[in-house]
Amino acid sequence: MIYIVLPAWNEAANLPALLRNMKESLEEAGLTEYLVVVIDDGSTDGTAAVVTSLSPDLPVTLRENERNLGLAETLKRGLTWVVGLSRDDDDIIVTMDADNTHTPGLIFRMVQAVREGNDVVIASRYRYGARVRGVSASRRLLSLGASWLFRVVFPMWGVRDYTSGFRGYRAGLLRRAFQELGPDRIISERGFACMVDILLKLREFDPLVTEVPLILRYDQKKGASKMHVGRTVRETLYLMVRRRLRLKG
Ligand SMILES: Nc1nc2c(ncn2[C@@H]2O[C@H](COP(=O)(O)OP(=O)(O)OP(=O)(O)O)[C@@H](O)[C@H]2O)c(=O)[nH]1
Ligand SMILES: [Mg+2]
Repeated sequence: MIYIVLPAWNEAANLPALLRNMKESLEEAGLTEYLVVVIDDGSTDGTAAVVTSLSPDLPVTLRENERNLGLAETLKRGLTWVVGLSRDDDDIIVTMDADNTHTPGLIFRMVQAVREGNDVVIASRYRYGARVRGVSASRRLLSLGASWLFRVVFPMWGVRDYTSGFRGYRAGLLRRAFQELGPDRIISERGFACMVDILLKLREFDPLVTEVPLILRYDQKKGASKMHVGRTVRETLYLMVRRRLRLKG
């Protein structure tokens, strides 16, 4: 079974196209056993109603936060929920953005990579064949800087893109991590640094990690960016320093 967790905050304009593509590409690849879980993070634009209206077309479940709680808490709730749903350690849990910038066609390759023996698969901007459309040069530079810094400070075999939100995990790995650390320690960051946070926490479990090239389609996204760039950079650097010091100390 494949679980696709979509944290969504005001993504009513993007979800129909994303879910349509999702259904098409999964079914074309013969992956018929899947469940999409949309976690509505207190949206005010009718995101929940859009998901409900699409639910006759594909297996999708809607979970709703009582108010806007941010990406980290939303992801934590989504992952906790699907880890509880999953009955098989070889299930695959995928996280991706709900803003239609991540191409669902890549899920097939992620599933294959897990079937080949990997525990974590990252859709990466830094692999041959990756493409980025519609992202400003300054944001590309920031992401690249983060990639280089993390590779130096926290080298992980197979990892170049530490901040990508598009990933696949073997359910058994997440289950173990959730059991041993608990959700609040797997994701202890509150902001967008939560993606790096999860990966660094999973390091303790010595997972096999690989990457597949990401086609990032910012040009398909409707609406402006909602990420606070300055805050995310600050939080990410702060996390890096804290984790590094803790490791040494
Ligand atoms: N910004 C933001 N996103 C949230 C929140 N809660 C859930 N999300 C979802 O988290 C995912 C990632 O957020 P994005 O805003 O796409 O983050 P990003 O891709 O780093 O940056 P942009 O696409 O430039 O905004 C999206 O699916 C959002 O809908 C929240 O409180 N703030
Ligand atoms: Mg995005």
